[in-house]
Amino acid sequence: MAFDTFDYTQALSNLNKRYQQLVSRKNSVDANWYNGVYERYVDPVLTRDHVPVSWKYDLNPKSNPMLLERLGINATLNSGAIIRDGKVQLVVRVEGNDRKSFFAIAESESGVDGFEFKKDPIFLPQTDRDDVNVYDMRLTEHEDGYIYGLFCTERKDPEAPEGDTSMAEAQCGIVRTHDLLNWDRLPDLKSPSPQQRNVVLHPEFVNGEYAFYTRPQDGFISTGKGGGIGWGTCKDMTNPVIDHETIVHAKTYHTIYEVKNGQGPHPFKTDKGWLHLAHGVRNCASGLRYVLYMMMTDLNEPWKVTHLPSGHFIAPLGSERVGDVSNVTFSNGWVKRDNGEVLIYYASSDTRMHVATSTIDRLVDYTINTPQDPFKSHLCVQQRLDLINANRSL
Ligand code: M1P
Repeated sequence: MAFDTFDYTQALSNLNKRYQQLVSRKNSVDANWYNGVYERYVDPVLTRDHVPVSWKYDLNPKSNPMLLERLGINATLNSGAIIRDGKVQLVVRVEGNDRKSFFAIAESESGVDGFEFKKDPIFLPQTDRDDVNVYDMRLTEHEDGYIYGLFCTERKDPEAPEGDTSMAEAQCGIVRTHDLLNWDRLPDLKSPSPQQRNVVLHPEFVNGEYAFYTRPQDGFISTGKGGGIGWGTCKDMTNPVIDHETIVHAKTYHTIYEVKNGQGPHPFKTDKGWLHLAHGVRNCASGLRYVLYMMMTDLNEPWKVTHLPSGHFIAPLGSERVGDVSNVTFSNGWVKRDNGEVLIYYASSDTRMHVATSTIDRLVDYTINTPQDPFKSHLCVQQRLDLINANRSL
């Protein structure tokens, strides 16, 4: 619409129409993808355009006669997930144009399309140290009866030298709720590590204590001497202190988790062990590459890895490769339906949210029966020759 013929009513109607078309769009399985393990889908499940018009525009024609966007949204990404009353609820990391992230709940009946932001954004209570940025909430319905949300709280590093405006400190913030509406803030997690990101609460007590997957690191970006998916416990969530951290899965030379890794959502309990989704990061000429991988840990000792398929499980594909932080897939939410269906929510390139679908049976088979990384090219060739020769003899 040309500026000199601007029609407020028409412009608003166009905006609302575009939004309605998007949220009612049906998604379908991507017929061009097959690996047997999971299905990919044609459309992302959430983009910045899914954010309601009233969250971005002043809709009063008196104060905004030209219908200008006031508070734009840059991205919808790394979302925690849970099923409530049969519906999938995502606690979405919504990032404003101002670079600050916040949390908001989007809900869908099918879990693969029709996601709509149902409520207002979550107004997080603060501790005695304000968060500057918050992101990547992992939801855990714990056997103590609460739903916990563990997220990264980021603040300027108090040790930053004068003039340094980028040194940051990441810690694990904690909230809990019964209804996803009223959130109580607990103290931030204390651990032996100077920085923490990607902390996840295990859904069951372990030896009578709350158990956490952690990611110890020395710096905000670099893990330094830390790194790996860690494990620690504490007695009381209102005084969350981990005294001792051990490493469940270490970063490893020349793998997809060479630079760092981190637990995704909380693991699912299966009769074969705890099924985990995690992300691994490696460095290359185009920067850091984030992919997802799976592993299984022991049912009674969830800090012990029993199965570790080689290579990535989900990597950015096609248009997923490009975004604010390109070449990234990241997941902090998945849900399991009673029939064994699993919906895996992952963000691509820190920009938009996707779903992949599978089943517990397929994921367990993949995790247990995919060969492990033998860590050397010639051994990888041997692994492949064994496969080819076994097929030849059929
Ligand atoms: O930009 C990619 C991801 O980087 C961080 O993950 P990690 O702590 O493993 O480096 C997080 O900031 C995450 O939000 C982001 O998607």
